Amino acid sequence: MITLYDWELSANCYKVRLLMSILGLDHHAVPVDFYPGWEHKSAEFAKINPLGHIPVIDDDGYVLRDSHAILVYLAARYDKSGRWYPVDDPEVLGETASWLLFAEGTTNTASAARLYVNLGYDFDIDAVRAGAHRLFGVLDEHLWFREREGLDWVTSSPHPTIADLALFPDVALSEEGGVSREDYPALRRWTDRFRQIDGFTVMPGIFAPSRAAPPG
Ligand SMILES: N[C@@H](CCC(=O)N[C@@H](CS)C(=O)NCC(=O)O)C(=O)O
Repeated sequence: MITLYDWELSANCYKVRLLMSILGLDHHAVPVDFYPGWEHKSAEFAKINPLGHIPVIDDDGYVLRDSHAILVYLAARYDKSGRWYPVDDPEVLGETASWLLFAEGTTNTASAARLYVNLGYDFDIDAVRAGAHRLFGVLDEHLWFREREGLDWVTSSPHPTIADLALFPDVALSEEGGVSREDYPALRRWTDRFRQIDGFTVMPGIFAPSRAAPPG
């Protein structure tokens, strides 16, 4: 059984819950009182992750931190379709790694803006919002070209990968941080497509899929 050290409002924890839901994996959640308790900074939690952040998983004694590393592990170990982390396709795998790194950027900008607004984190809000818009612009243009090729996702695979999944929460929650998606139509279409994936699950601020066709 997989144990997830979790906080409901964390976008990084949600990434892990989302993949487990899509893959149909059971898990046991250990809630971490992130706010206002700052339990992730306690001496007790430092034994689990000395870096003091969540998510962390414990899969029958195999302990792993960092959401993207956890996505790689879970997909490589448990995705029978082999599509979410396609180890047999070097090109898609390379693109997946590249977009996972890009997703670190959206976390440091779009997600940081959300932490500033919701939890009062001390960030240069203008700088993080500007950074989010720069990355959203790049992603929107990339997805627009993918659509022209008849492809729906960030890599050249016809299927979504963990790169799409890693990017989705920061994009979908961006309005909470005051980062509008109004100027990014391809990005909005991609989030609508992502919500339609079997096994999709929600978190506060991210809503259930509309079964209507995505806007054109
Ligand atoms: N690179 C890590 C970052 C995780 C992260 O920053 N998590 C937040 C919660 S969403 C956290 O624990 N922040 C506390 C801190 O880093 O001090 C990941 O992707 O899991």
